[in-house]
Amino acid sequence: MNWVQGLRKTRERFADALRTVLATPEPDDTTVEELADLLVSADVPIRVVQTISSELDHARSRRESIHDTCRRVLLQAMGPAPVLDWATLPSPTVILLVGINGSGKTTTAAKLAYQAQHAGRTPLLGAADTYRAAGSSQLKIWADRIGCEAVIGATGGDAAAVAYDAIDAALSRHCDVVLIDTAGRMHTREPLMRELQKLRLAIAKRLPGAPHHTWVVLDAMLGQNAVVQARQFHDITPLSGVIATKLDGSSKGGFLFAVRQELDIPIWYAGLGEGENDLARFDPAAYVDALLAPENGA
Ligand SMILES: Nc1nc2c(ncn2[C@@H]2O[C@H](COP(=O)(O)OP(=O)(O)OP(=O)(O)O)[C@@H](O)[C@H]2O)c(=O)[nH]1
Ligand SMILES: [Mg+2]
Repeated sequence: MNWVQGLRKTRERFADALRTVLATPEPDDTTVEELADLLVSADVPIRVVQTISSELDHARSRRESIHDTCRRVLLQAMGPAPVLDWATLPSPTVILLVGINGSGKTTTAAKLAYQAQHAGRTPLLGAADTYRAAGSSQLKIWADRIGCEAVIGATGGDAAAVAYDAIDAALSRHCDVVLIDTAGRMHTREPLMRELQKLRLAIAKRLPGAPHHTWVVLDAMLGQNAVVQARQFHDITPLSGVIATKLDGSSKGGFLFAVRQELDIPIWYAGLGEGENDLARFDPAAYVDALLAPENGA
């Protein structure tokens, strides 16, 4: 699935208004206002929408098309995205995935392992979700499906011990990338959030300097609420990035601008479907172009 298909639901929200505005040589106040409302409803932050509105007022004197004005402002708001070069990552690199229940952590861990594999590296999946029996077995199924190493914790066991064992195994089996899946936790539940600190300490104890990345997995269906979650996770455990899942099912894909603007945390990947191959490196230009693509471009 590509970006244009992946962002169909978000784009449908404002496609008509966008088409109207793009077709108007001199947009009037009503059209611009309508566009602004729709962008806000797709969870594009108000500050960014205001910039678009005021720039559109001046678009004519700049001799810039309306499309180009929108594109320029949105790209500026997003800034550049980091690139993870699996091929040159130091071995072993430990990536810890955190997030609320059902955000897509387990699926994303498997998708990342799949990417690492395709770059010629050996991944290991660590199932530090010991809360539910399904938590571990789900990751094991993924490991078998993509054919990679896994360390699975016992249900009810100590998640920190599983993370420790996973790194231990990666070191002895010469794995390059360790992806640690964790149990879903509500960002409002303090004791559960504190457990993440324990998990990090266990990881660092086995491998000083690890985890090299801590990424929060955010469900794009939640739009702006996902930004609130990310902030809470960031307060408890410093995040080095965001992965946005389910962009394909969300009509609030604009929330990624809020992630960049309000949290200033890079977005590494986006989930555009449920398969192991449906994880795209976050590409700001492709994302913005998909948002602004006319419907028949899908
Ligand atoms: N459409 C779509 N579905 C996704 C994506 N990522 C994950 N899912 C689905 O979302 C559901 C939850 O995914 P999981 O990976 O189990 O989420 P989790 O964060 O591990 O859940 P817990 O362990 O219960 O906290 C599953 O049905 C996945 O197939 C995505 O990018 N797009
Ligand atoms: Mg899970």
